[in-house]
Amino acid sequence: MKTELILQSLEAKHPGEHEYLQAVKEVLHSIEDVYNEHPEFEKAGIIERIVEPDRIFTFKIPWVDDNGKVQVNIGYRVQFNNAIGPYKGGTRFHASVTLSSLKFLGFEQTFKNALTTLPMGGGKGGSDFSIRGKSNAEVMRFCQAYIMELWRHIGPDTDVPAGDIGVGSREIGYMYGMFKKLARENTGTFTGKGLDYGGSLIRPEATGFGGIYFVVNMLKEKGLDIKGKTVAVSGFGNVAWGAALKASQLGAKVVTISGPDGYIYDPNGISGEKINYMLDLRATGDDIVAPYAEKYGVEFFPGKRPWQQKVDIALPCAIQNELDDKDAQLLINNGVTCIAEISNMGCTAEAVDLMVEKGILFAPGKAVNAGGVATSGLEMSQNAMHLSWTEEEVDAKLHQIMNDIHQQCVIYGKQPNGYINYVKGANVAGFMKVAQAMMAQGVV
Ligand code: 2IT
Repeated sequence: MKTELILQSLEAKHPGEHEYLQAVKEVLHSIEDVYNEHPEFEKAGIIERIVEPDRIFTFKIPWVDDNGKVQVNIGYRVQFNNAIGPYKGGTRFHASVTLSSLKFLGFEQTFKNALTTLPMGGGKGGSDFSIRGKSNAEVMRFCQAYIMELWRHIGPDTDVPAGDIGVGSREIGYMYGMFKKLARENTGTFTGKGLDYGGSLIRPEATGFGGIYFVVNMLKEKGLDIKGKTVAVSGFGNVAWGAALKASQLGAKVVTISGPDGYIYDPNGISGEKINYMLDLRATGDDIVAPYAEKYGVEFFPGKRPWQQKVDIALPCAIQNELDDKDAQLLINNGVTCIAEISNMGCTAEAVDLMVEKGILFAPGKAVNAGGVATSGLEMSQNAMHLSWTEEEVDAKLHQIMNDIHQQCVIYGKQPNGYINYVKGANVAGFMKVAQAMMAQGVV
């Protein structure tokens, strides 16, 4: 009841911020029961405080394109909540970026980071700048212009940005270079850095690898194995790549990848050199997957989503709200075993409600994709200690963290009928940790 009132007032205060309100609504519905069991939270205004970002920086980013023309984009950094540790979260450069999308991502990040068990608060940043069709020099000038404004507000113990859609190792390199020059320090303020200057092994793979480790746990809980299962993946960027690589290593068959242009269906499975080809496709900067169909002689479905294929496992790996209730129904009709979001809020609220109602094995992004930021946390630890761990050490830590997150979801999400509601499990576990940290630190 109380959470409903808070939601109404938030809708009135932030009209039109649909993604942000969608993310908040899901969490508040999940935590309603535990919240009512803790009257001290209400007195301390925990929900009212947890749903609003600590602060938001919005700024103009003027930069000069290759023709000498001045372009202007908008930049943001949302410092959402630092009750558990320094603000931590990615940077998204994509035409769809708005304050609403970055607020939703920062909010999700706060609970996700709490689930990792590492000391990281939540933050997110980005711009409506798109790297599509931009030269390397233009991307560099843009990244430098973004940091010229942001550098004052970030630091290794204050706020540590990383990559997200449109921001990979190239962009991180350019941003970190300019940050270092202005801040006159080399303390690793970004994660996702190159291996030669403080990056961590396994960080590029971590979001996808962690996602598959989580799915393996979900299946194991049901007495199932990932080996031999067919998998639909959406997207073809860093996250889709890592997921396809680990799934195929474990004996699953990944049959789709997708882009804004449509999806490809490869009945023989995307493995070996085809996985490396995903990186080549991404490097062209064209943001299309159709060339895969041409190169490997498979079918391309223009303008369609991969969820129309009959598969055992569906993994949204591209962007928010990319799988709706109609897609979910189609997957269910085709006998899907498991749906797991590796993208942030990959499913619409209606799709999530349908899957939970039907008792489908489903888990949300803030649990499934937490391996990315967890490995960023491991990069921060290595930077602070001025040393680097081996691939095996990082992967073992990542694996353990994903097992722990799965366990937390089971503890908080198991229903009396035995169904594991991973949405509730992840939200309650993340919320309780952040809420208790806020209670301990007073009204700040
Ligand atoms: O959504 C995410 O968790 C990320 N984009 C990664 C954030 C990070 O700080 O590594």
